Amino acid sequence: MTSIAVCPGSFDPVTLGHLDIIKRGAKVFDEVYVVVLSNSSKKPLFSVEERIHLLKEVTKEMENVKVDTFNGLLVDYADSVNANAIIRGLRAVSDFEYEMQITSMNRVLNEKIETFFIMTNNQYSFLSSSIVKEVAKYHGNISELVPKEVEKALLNKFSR
Ligand code: COD
Repeated sequence: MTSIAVCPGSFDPVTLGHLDIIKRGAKVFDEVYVVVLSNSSKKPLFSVEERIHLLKEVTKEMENVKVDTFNGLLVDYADSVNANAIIRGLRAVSDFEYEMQITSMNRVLNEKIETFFIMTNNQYSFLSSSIVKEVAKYHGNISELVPKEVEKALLNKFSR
């Protein structure tokens, strides 16, 4: 049986921390769908199309990774691609409460879909899209935090 997982997020924009989780997930599951969804508590900087374009660029060498978007519930998307697993990354304890809440909610919505957590790589434990945007906004160096394509896109955004 093919193992299919969904790796959901805002990816606004994708960072090296996200990419590490995607790569490691792709080693465990046969197929991984990286899906851009809406997080109603966040106001995105990049459009969905821009986020998808960047994700496609940085995952193009990964043969079992597909990039997609969906307007709706994560569990409904997972169902539509026959996935029975969700991959999430965990950084500090501060992530735990939120992750527990959405994992429990997703289980109530569809108990057949299991969530798997991948612990952050130590070098990315402090890294988030928000912190990268903050540094980029004030023209700080983000070259060690995001892929080259994303660095360019951020420089572009904040040069206007
Ligand atoms: N190291 C490891 N993991 C990381 C790092 C890092 N440095 N940075 C981020 N991650 C992980 C995050 O922990 C997360 O697992 C994933 O990468 C994506 O992170 P974000 O911040 O881009 O995405 P989120 O957390 O905003 O995504 C939330 C969703 C969009 C998935 C959520 O809101 C959602 O499912 N929305 C659709 C509606 C729905 O179904 N809601 C759930 C029912 S409540």
